[in-house]
Order: sequence, then structure tokens, then C-alpha cells
Amino acid sequence: MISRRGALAGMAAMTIASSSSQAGIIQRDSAWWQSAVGYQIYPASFADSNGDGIGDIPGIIAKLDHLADLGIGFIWLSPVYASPMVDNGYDISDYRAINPIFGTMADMDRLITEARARRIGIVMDLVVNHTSDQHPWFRAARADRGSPYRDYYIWRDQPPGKGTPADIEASFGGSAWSRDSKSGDWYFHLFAPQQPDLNWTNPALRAEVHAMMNWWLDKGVSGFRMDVIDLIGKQPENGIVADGPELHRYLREMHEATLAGRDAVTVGEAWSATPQNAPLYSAPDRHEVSMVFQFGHVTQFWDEKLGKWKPKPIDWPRLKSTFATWQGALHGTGWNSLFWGNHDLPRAVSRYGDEGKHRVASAKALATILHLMEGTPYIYQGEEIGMTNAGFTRIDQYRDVETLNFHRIQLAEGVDEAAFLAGARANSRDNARTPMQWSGAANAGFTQGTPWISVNANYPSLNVERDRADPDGVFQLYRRLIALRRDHAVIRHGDFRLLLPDHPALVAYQRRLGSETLLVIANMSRQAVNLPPSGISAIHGRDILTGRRVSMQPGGKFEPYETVAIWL
Ligand code: TEU
Ligand code: CA
Repeated sequence: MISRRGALAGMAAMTIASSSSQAGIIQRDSAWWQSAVGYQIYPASFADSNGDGIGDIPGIIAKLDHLADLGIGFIWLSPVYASPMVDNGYDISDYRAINPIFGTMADMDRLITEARARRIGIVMDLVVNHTSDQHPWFRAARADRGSPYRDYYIWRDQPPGKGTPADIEASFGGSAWSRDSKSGDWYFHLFAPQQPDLNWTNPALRAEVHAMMNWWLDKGVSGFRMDVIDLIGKQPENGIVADGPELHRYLREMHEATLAGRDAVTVGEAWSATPQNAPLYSAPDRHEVSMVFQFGHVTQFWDEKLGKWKPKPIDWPRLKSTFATWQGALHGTGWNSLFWGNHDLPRAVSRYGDEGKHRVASAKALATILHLMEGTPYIYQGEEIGMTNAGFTRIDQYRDVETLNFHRIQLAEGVDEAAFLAGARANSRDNARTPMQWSGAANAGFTQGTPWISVNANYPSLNVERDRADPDGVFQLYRRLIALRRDHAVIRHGDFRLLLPDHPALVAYQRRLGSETLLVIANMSRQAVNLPPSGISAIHGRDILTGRRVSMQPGGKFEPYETVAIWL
């Protein structure tokens, strides 16, 4: 077992990667990605270097010092590959080329090198559930029924209807089967029609994906975030989409062919993951992925019928219980990921905190309760300064294919436009895709040109320059949280006990490892609340994040979003 000042403290991905740690020590001696914090970059919205209004790789390179100061260990880079951009790069037409709007392969190589010089790894987005319909494989597949690439995709000669194969809906609306005008057959796509699904039952396709992954790993990337990886075992003919019977076999085969013997990090996006099956992905001795992104805490507040377009208010006792279940399920059996937001989700502070008067306090409280749990935390760009939802009020402000599709579909089904726009304002993916707010300069310092999507109007007061200058700002708090995780094994590996489970506003838990116990309490509401008479005894000590003295008896008062983290 490693000491409180972990042996790996301060070491970065690259240093450790070169010493290639063994799977056997992962549970207690931290793997580099168990002490590190990830940071997601959505390239189009991060930093524009050439004034075309779209963020790019040179823009990212120019901002690496900001991320190095924050202390992150790796960047999850959303897709920068060649793409017609129907789904902002999640529709790839060449896995080994960079989209010219983002830069060149030389820029990409420079990003890897410059990041490594700052001890930051680059984790690529691996989008292999589907390709773009412009990928040469799909072009060949539609041009010729006899092409070897035909079977890289999923076809049928009957229109969707009653009977077999089962009818399945696409995630972006409409049927998952579209008719190919060239061959006249129907092909399968779980997302947009321009994103045909790959046929993972085909071993040649799987081998191509493995070769491509090795090509990137050999270039020096530190791992992959695997887009909708729980869908690759689908069996449309049997109505099976997520978590298919061959899924884990494919993941083990992929690991064996690409990751084995390398010290990379992998995180599979798995909307279907449950506390029961999540350990199957990340148990170290199964050799599949390091961890999954699971969405229990997100989807539990979606409407049964209208889904994300009719979100429910956050119910903290339910949310706390979900976190506690996941903490327990993966402790010692696998590894968790921790996140509030990403490029598909609303801004954390808008969804779970207070984007108004208590914006800074609630952003800090959210950061604290998330980062002091067990797992690898991920920060979505802008979260480190408490950026808020877009605040769009008209459909023409949106760019996201999912939002635009569902606007059309739901209005046709009779949903009132104001109701849809209210849902989109709360939950559209574009909430997190407005440009990064760097400064109070024009366009928040994101671009010299016209941004591809509007900058949030609050940028003059909410930007990196201002927040970083504030010792009590959001950025400085994130910095401390990241450093604490690196330095304290109890944060990485301690067990988790939820306290005050039924309290409507206080989030309270204990982490314990050996003789060390950390107590975390946060008031996640806009009202002051009192510490209940039982459940937690008197709290005395120095807050590990602010250094202030805390001395409180049961009955003591917590101000809105006040947070305490102390050693017991
Ligand atoms: O997201 C998976 C996915 O299912 C989301 O589209 C999600 O269902 C939706 O936002 C919820 O309403 C991944 C990527 O993160 C996303 O950006 C891509 O659009 C999608 O896969 C297809 O590649
Ligand atoms: Ca640009």
C-alpha cells in the first residue's frame, strides 16, 4: 500500500507510461490514470487560432499552459479526424487524417509533443460504432454489393415494418434503418443517417480498427475515450442494441490486440452500464477498459416519455443514493469515472447548482463533492471557471443535429414550441458547446472572426482571465482538488460511506483508508440549512481546501453551497 504522500505523486502520465506498470498493482498502488484528472476539449469551441470562427489544434496548443497550471494529467480530445461534420466530428470519414478546419497532422503531432512536455497525455476519441457515410468503406459498400467492404456495415433488403428484423429507433430520431439510394437496400444507423453503423461481427473490420488504434498509440497518444462502445455488440435482427452478447469478447480482443503491454488509459462510454455490469468492463483482471462513463446520475432526471427534452428537477437524496450505489459497486471490483458534464450534457452549474447569485459557490461545491469521491474525475472545458448554459431562446441559435431533429419531430407530434425550447434551454447539447470564455475581449477572446455558435452573453464577467485572478474563484479550487487527489491515497482508494442519506440538501460522506478519514459536507441548496441533531457529530478542524478553521456542533448552520472537507 502506498503512503499518504503517494509514491506516484506529482509524476505525470508520460513518466509513468514509460515504466509500464503491471495490471496486478492497479488496485492499491495507483495507475497513473487513477491519480490523474482528465480534461475534455471540444475542439470547435475551445480556441480559434486563425479567425475562421472554429476552434482548432494550434488554438489548443496555445492554451496548454492553462491546463498545465490546472494540473490535469490528460486531455480527452473530442474528434479532430476528417469528417463532413454532420455530428461535429462524430461522423468520421478518415481515422488517420485530421480535419483541415482543425489543422494538419503536423499540428496534431505537435500537440502530442507539447502536451507531453507539460506531462499531459492526449486521449483520442475512438468513434468506431459507426463511420461517416463519406468514409471510403461505406462508399465502396454502397457502390458494389460484392465489395469486401459491404459486410463492414449492416444491411437488409426489406423496408422496416412489422416482423423481423426488429424495428429500432435512431438516437437522433426516426428509424435506425435508411434506404441507400445506390443499392436500394436498407442500412442500419443508431445515430444520423450519415453515420452508418459498423458490423462488428466481421473480423476484418475489427482488425482494421485494431490496426488504426495501434497506429495512434505508436504516435504517442495516451489512450482512448471510446464512443458508445456498449453498442458494438448489437444484434439488430434480434432487437438487441446495447450490451449485446459479444460485447465483452470484442473488448477483450481489442485490448489484447492494442492495449496489452502498453500503459494507456481507456474509458468506454456506456449509457447502458449498470452498477451490476459496470465491473465487467473495468475489473483489472478482465483486460477490457480502464473505466466506463455511465449515466445513471444523468438519466434518472429525464422524463419517461420526452426524455432529456423534459428534465425533472434534481432530487438530491436520489442523486446521492445513485452516487453511493456506484461508489460501492466499483470499489475494489473495477474503476469509476466521475463527471458532471460533457459535450452532450448541460453545464454542471446550470443543471445541478445555481447559475445566478450562487454561481461561484455552487460550482465549487459541485467540484468538491465530485472530486473527493473514488474514481477518475473529468472536467469539461469551461467547468473550471463555472461556465453556464447557453441561454438560447430561439431554434435558429442552435447548431446541434440532435436538437434540430427533435425540434422538428416533437413539433410535428404536437409539442408546443415554447415547451420544447424550454427543454432545449435546459438540456440541449449546445449548452456545453458555446465558445470557451477566455477573457473580456470581443467574442470572449475565443476568435477574431465570427464564432460558429454564439458566445454566451455573460462572458464579460465570466471568463478565464477574471476567474483565475480570484484566489477564491473556481479555477483555484479545482487546482487544489487535483493536487489533493495526487497526494492522498485515501481520495484515490478510500472506501466511501454516505452520511445523512435522506437530507434534502446536505451531501455528506466519509472516505477512509487505514487510519485516515476524510469528511466532506456540502449544502447543495440556495437556503441556509442546519446540521441535523444526529448522523454527524461535532466537526472540528481545518478545511483542507480553504485552510479556514471549522468548528460546528449539530444544529450548526451551513450557508447556501457552503462546503467543508476535513480530516477526522
Ligand atoms: O454520444 C452518445 C449518445 O448516445 C448521445 O448522443 C446521447 O444519447 C445524447 O446526447 C442524449 O440525448 C456519443 C457522443 O458523445 C455524441 O456526441 C455523439 O453524437 C454520439 O455518440 C454519436 O457518435
Ligand atoms: Ca480555426
